[in-house]
Amino acid sequence: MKEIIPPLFDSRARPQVSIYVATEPTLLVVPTFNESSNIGELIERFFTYVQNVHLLVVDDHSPDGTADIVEGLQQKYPNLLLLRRTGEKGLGRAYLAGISTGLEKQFQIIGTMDADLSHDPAYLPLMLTMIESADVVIGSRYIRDGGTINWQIRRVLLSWLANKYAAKLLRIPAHDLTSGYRLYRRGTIERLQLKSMKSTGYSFLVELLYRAHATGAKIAESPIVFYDRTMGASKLRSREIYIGALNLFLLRLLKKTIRS
Ligand SMILES: Nc1nc2c(ncn2[C@@H]2O[C@H](COP(=O)(O)OP(=O)(O)OP(=O)(O)O)[C@@H](O)[C@H]2O)c(=O)[nH]1
Ligand SMILES: [Mg+2]
Repeated sequence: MKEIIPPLFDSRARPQVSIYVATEPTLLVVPTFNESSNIGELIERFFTYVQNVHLLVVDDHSPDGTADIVEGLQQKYPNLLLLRRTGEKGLGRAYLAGISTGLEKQFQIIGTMDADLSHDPAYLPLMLTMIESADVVIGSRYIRDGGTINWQIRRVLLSWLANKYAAKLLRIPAHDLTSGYRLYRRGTIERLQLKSMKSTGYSFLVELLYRAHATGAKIAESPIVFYDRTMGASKLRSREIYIGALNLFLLRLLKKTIRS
């Protein structure tokens, strides 16, 4: 049996299950842009907490050679997949490409997580246990036992506000709508009509959840403690947040128009 690497930090949301062995074809999609300082550790941690689960790195031609590091690890980890995107860029499109690959390859559970170690793979066993009786599982910072560490107060406030705004506007019954740490059942994704997604940037995740809720998906939340990146650079720009907020507003408007 493999030795378990302890969680990245002493979390209040202690994982209940230490290793999860998947019985259904399961894939986690990790979008990357310049994550060479994090991706190796993420991959190593990932494959100690889960077995029989695939990891797909979707890289947007990172100049720092992130994709080459992944390729170098593929021999060691046979369940490690890589999608090198060259033409397009952008987080929303990278998620879409990864999820679509997951559907094509007949995975039954498809999830997303960040590469910067903010999403500790130590939470995956609990999240994967929860998806057994849900359609969507969110790794949530804003429920009991969840939290954020190492975040600037500006980011904490912004994230909290963005969540309040989105929840109120879109009436989605969840506490962390912007978390990118998620699992979905295949059937739920198929009902979302991904090709007609309006958002391409950071509001992409909120739109996905909005659509899932609209199709009657059962949404569950599992507590995570989000640890801000210590290596590599953030790609989140303030402009994206405002565009994201506007996108959600348009989404709401669109729904009103469809109804009336
Ligand atoms: N493929 C791809 N991945 C991206 C792109 N932008 C960001 N990412 C990845 O998406 C994940 C989340 O991006 P982050 O920069 O960590 O954004 P964040 O978590 O909101 O912000 P910080 O962690 O505070 O920097 C990371 O794994 C990034 O490498 C992109 O344009 N293309
Ligand atoms: Mg991050």
